[in-house]
Amino acid sequence: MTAATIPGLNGTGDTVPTKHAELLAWVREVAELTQPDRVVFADGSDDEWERLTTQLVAAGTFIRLNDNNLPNSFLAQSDPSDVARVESRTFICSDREEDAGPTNNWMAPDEMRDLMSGLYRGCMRGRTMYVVPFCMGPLGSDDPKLGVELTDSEYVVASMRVMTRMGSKVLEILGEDRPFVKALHSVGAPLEPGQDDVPWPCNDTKYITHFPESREIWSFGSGYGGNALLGKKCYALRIASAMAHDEGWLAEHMLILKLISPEDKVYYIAAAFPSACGKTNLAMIHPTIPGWRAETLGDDIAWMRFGEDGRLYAVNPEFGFFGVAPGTNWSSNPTAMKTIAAGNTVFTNVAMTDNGDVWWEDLENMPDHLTDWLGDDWTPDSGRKAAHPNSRYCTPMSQCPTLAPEWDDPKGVPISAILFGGRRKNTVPLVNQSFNWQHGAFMGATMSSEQTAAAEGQVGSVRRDPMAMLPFLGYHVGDYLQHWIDVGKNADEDKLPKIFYVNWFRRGEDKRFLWPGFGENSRVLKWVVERIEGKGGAQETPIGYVPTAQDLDLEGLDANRNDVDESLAVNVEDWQAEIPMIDEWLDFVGDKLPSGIRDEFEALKDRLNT
Ligand code: GTP
Ligand code: SPV
Ligand code: MN
Repeated sequence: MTAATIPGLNGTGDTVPTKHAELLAWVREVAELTQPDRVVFADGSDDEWERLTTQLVAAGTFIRLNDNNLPNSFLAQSDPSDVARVESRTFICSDREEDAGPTNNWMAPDEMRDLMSGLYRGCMRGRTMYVVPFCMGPLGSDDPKLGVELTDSEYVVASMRVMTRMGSKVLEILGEDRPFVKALHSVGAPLEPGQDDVPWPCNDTKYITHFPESREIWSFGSGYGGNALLGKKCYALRIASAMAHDEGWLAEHMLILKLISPEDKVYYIAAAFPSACGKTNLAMIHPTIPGWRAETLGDDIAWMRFGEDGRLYAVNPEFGFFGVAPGTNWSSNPTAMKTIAAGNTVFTNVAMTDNGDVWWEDLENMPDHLTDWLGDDWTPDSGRKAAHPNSRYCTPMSQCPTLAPEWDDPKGVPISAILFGGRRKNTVPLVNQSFNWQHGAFMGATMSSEQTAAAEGQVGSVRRDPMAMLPFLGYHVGDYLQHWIDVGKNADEDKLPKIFYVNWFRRGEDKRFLWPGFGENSRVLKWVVERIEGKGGAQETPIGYVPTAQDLDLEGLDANRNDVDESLAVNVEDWQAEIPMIDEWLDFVGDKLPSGIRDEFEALKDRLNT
C-alpha cells in the first residue's frame, strides 16, 4: 500500500506508483470531487490485508472470528437496510434509452452524471480513497480485461482482494496506457471533523449506474456485494455483456463445472441459474454415482469465446466465491465448507456463536445461543432467522479442494453443455433437452424463477429471467437474445454446447421437494453426458427431450419413485397455462424480439395445440 500524494490534491508530490496518465488524471479528478482525506493505491500485499483488517476491526465493521477454527477470517454485520442488490436503483445509462431496453432502468447519461456528481461532491470527506487496480480473468490473458475501482470502503478493498486479481501486479499490466474500466464507488457517508463513524456506513440514497458506451460504473450509497464490489456484477456482467455483444463473445451468469466420467473422459458444463438458485452448489457438486468425479472452475460468472477449433471456451473472470451461506453445510456442500474452513474468509450477515464461530440456518450443530446478524441475542426459540437469508461468505477460490488445475488458464475450457434452470415449484420438469441451439436459446429466453432474497423484491413470485441475466444485462434484452441466436448461426452446430433446462425445485402437494438435489443432481449430469454422446433415452415431448425414470441412473437413490416420476412429468395443461405468461413476457421484450425466438414460441404452441 503506497500512501500517495496526488498532484493537485495534497500539493506537488509525485510518489504515485504508476505513470498511467489517464488513470492519474481520473484519480485526481475524482479526489477533487469527493475530497477524501487521503488517497492510497492498493497493492494487494499481505501487509496491506493486515492493515485493512486491523482497521476494520478497530472501526467495528469486522469482528475477528475464532482463529483456531477460522484463521484470518472476519464477520461483518451490515446496516440492516443494506443486505442485497438493489435492482430498482440499478441503471443502464446508455446514450439512447432504446439501447437500455425494457428490462433496465434508464436515465440520460448527462442527467445521471449531474445528479450523481452532486451526490459525490465531498462524499469521501474524512475517509481514505483507495485506488484498486484489478483484472477480471487470468493475468496472462492476451487481452486482459482491466479495471480500477476507486472506493472509500475498506470492506470493499478487502473483499476485492478475495474476489479479483488485484493490486501492484495489475498496475504493472496497466502500464502507461492500457485501457481500463473506470469503476467509482462511495458508501456516501462523509465524516465531519470529530464525527464518529458507524460500523457499516452507507446512504439511504443508492445508485448503481453503468455507462455502457464509455465502459464506466458509478456506484453510490451501498457497501453490499453486488452493489459495491464493482468487478463482479457491474463489470463482469453488465459492462462485459455490452463488450461481448460488440466483440462477438458471451458474458454470462453461469457456473463452470468439470465432470469426469468413470472412463476418465472430461466434460465441461456451464449453467445459468438466477441468484440463489444453485450455481455455487452445482459448481461444487460431489457426485453420488460411483466413479463420477467433479471439479470446480467457477460458481457465478462465465466469459465464453470461440476458440480456433470452433468450440466455445469458458473462463471464470473471478478469483473468489461470494456464496450464499444459509443452506450450506457439511452434507449439502462439503466443498464450500472446506474452502471456508481454510480461513481468509469474510462473512457478511451470518450469525456468530459465543466462541467466535459462524452459524446460519441449516448448518449442523445449532447452538443454544448466538449473536444474530443484527447483533442481537438469539436462541432456537426466538422465532426468527439467525442469519440473513442473503448472508454470504467471501472466500478465495484457490482454497477450494475440488478446484480444477486449469482454473487459471487464460485459454479457458471447451464447453460441451449449457444448462439453464430456475426455481419452479410446478410445471417445469427436472431436466429437458432442447431440440437444437435456437430452441435452447428460446428456453433460456423464457426462463422463469421464483424470486429469492438475493435482491430486494417479493420473494417467491415467478418472474421471467432470460438466461438468469435479467438484473445483469448491460443493453437491450432483444439485442441480447439476437446475439444468442447469432452465436448459433455463425457457428458449426455440432461444435456448440448442447442446451438443457433443469429444475431442482419442483415440489409435491405437501410442498416437499420431489427431487433430493445437491449431489444427486449428478444423476441428471450423467444423463446430460449420455445425450452429448448420442446415447441416453428420452421421450420427445412438446417442450423438448425429457427422460423417463428408466432413462436416469437411479441406483442407490434414496427417493420415492413416484416423486421422481412426478419430477419428470410434462403436464400439457400446465404448459398450456404457461403460454399466456410467456406471451406477456415476449410482448414486453417488444419489437426487438428476434424472429427466431418468436418462431420457437409459435412452434411450441403448435406442439401444445394451443
Ligand atoms: P448467487 O450467488 O446468488 O448467484 O446464488 P447461486 O445460484 O450460486 O445459489 P446457491 O448455490 O448458493 O444456492 C442457493 C440456495 O439454493 C441455497 O440455499 C442452497 O442450499 C439451495 N440449493 C442449491 N442446490 C439445490 C438443490 O439441488 N436442491 C435444493 N432443494 N436446493 C438447492
Ligand atoms: C447474485 O445476487 O447473483 C450474487 C450476489 O451472486 S451479488 O454479488 O450481490 O450479485
Ligand atoms: Mn450470482
